[in-house]
Amino acid sequence: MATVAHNTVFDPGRHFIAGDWRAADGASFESHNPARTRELLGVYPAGTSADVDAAVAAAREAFPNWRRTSRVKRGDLFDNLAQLIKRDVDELATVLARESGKLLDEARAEVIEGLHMVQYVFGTARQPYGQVIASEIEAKDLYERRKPRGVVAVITPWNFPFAVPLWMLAPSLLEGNTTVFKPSEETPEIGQRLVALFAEAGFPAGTINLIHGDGLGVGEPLARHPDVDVVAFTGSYEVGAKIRRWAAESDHKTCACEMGSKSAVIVCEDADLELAASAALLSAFKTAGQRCVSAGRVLVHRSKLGAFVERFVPRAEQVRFGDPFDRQSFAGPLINAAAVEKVTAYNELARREGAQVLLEGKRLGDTLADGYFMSPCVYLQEHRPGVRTIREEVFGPHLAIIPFDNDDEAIAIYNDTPYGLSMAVITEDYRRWRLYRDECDYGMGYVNLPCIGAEVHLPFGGVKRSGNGQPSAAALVDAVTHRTAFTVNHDRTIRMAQGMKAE
Ligand code: UN1
Repeated sequence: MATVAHNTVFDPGRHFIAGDWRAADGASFESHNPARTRELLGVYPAGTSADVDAAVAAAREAFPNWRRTSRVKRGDLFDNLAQLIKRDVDELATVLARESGKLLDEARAEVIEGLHMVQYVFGTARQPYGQVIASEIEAKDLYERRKPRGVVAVITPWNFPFAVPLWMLAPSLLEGNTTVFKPSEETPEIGQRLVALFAEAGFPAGTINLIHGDGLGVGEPLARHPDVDVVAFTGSYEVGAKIRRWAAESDHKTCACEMGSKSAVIVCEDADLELAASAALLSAFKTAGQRCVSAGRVLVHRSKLGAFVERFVPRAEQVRFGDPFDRQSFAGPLINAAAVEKVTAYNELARREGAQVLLEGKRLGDTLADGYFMSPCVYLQEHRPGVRTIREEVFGPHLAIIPFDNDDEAIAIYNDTPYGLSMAVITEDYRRWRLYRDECDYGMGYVNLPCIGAEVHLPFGGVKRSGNGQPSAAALVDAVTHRTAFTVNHDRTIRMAQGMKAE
């Protein structure tokens, strides 16, 4: 029997439009604990295009006043928000872990990552938002000024349901945009809590609006809405590709998309193999392989293949995929039944494609109260054309170990996927890492580290199917503002540039 496991801020959940918490006037959906699939966590309104219209209208209405508000005053609200997040860290981490299946320790780190974004944005409020540039005419001053674009739609995934929304909402709002936020339907509660904190921090009605629901009911009408100016999206390539097309169909819309990956750790001939094994383990199996930057591949120099496998496989076998609230766990469950099915299908495909399976990935059934737990699948595979499992994103604990013979070949293998998000190279040689740094396609590169663990004050985004080169976190500002040129004449007569006559 389903039971409601904890008190939500609103039970059942609500949308937030123009400063009002609004209950469902139609269908609802349920959120369940992925570590205990029979545990009901809450019930939320399933938004429709009418709700989206209301939220976008509220954001549009709030825009002129918000844009007019001093940037420093807008920034001060982020100071309030930071204090509130600090006050609630433990509670937020608990809600997040329960809803997403992330370990409590990782959930806490994610709340801190979100806090860092808020602190960063607060700091930038008093930083320049443009520059003064000389004109060829002495009496003219040229200014470059960033201006907000308008209404930003923020559509985010369940795997980082607190930090990623803040990567997008915080810079958008600081720059003077207003927002409509659709959290993932897998993690509605943490999304709602975040919006409640924005409201408590004093953000004016309409500057942040929340609509719960799925992609079809809310995501699509929101992304296609003619009054939305920017869509900031993190999620699958399939959805992101549609958002890019919809943006191109409009006259004015831009989008910043963060999508999937087939990220990799590259273990060079001279690598410290202990460090390499740890980096590979964290990259592939933290968060049960469900980070967009999770490694689906470890490329290993053929001369070190045996030694690496000897160190790595017993450790991978020991890692515990268990209760997110148990300190002994290394990672928690997958998010839902569809994820289990997808990972299982790829595990089977690896075998059919001729992989040498070193660890069999299996559903860890009844023993863990029927959560969506799976053990890691690890296999050796040669890089050959047409092998799908070494190129397609799996989004789970599924790892190919691929041998290479020299650096050029490793770079070619690394780049031979449709993705380009995150890459780690393990080497002691500074000449070597420079080569990988310059020739691999990625948004985030690492040396002697896992390929996960980015920090908010850097840009976060990828290339190819991983993103459209409009990163989020600190660099989202480029997607949610436009740079205007503004020229002022201080003379009493008009003089034109480039020698043009003004008489
Ligand atoms: C994601 O996987 O969607 O770099 C975001 C990291 C985290 C963010 C990951 N800071 O692993």
